[in-house]
Amino acid sequence: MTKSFFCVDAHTCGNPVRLVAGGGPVLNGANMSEKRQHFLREYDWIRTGLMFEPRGHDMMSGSILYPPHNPENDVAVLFIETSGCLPMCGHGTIGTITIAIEEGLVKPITPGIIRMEAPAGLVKIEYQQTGNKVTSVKLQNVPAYLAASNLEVECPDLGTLTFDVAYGGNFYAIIDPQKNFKGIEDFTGSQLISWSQVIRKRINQNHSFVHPLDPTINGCSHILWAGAPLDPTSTARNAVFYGDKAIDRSPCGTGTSARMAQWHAKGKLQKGDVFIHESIIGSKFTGKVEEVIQLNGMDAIIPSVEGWAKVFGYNTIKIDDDDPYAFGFQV
Ligand code: PYC
Repeated sequence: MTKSFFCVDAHTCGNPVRLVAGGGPVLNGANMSEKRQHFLREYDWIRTGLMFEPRGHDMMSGSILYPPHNPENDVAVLFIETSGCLPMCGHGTIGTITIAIEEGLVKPITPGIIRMEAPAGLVKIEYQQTGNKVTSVKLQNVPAYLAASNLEVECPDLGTLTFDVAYGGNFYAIIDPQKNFKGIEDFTGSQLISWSQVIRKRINQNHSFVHPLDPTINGCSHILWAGAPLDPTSTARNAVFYGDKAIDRSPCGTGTSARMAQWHAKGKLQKGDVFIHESIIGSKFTGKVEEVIQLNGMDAIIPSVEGWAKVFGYNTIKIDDDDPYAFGFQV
């Protein structure tokens, strides 16, 4: 049997977004968190087939659109990636909204504004358009908070590293410059990837991170390595590790949100402050602390993240069950 998926490919500040506009499965559930669980139980082969090699690659990331569950909202989104189905993805949202508007896949109730249901919660979006082109997308993310600070992990070659864990739609271990790690500028992407593979396992063996309102969101999935910005007008730079071998080419929307929550908790960022985050390739997101709130008795922020995406291709992808690599592979 052959299954076909009509995909639109884009990149957000350098990181891929493959929007599955046709061929996605019908999912059961009263919200995107429940639909995410259904997808993971029965349809994960679609994710691995479209994201892993030979149809994708280590950094591949995408989304599938669904009708909203609340008629006040415009769209619901499932994120698919080499790493799994993320509760929330910032670069994925910026790319998905750019594609959806430019290709007419979503007709917003109010032009310029989209209320998007993600598995992690409601994300409010403003976008700018010139003619048919979307020039920027600003997302107001789900609440972000510092979950733990000053934890330690043994890292191959580097020794003991101190890290914080913050939530910005996914849980991030944030490794700031310190005695045994002076910043990402001293290392190659391959070194950061091989250390991340080891320390993420160790972190999850020794600690548990669970979202207070949705226990299906758990585990430290991403490692954010910090460094000095290339452009002195930026606030900071990062290399975010995800999946098994990926470093985000964008500045990472949920990582930027997590890092702003960490900085806010440490008194380094206040309501209204702007945080310009650079990626490993120097592309930028503009973050801002929009609100300071309480989440289940914890201090949290509502972060916003703004960036751009470019649509570059239409791709009808077949998954044929006589293909030995129908469901993809990773090396
Ligand atoms: O932008 O949130 C993000 C993201 C997560 C993983 C890769 N990018």
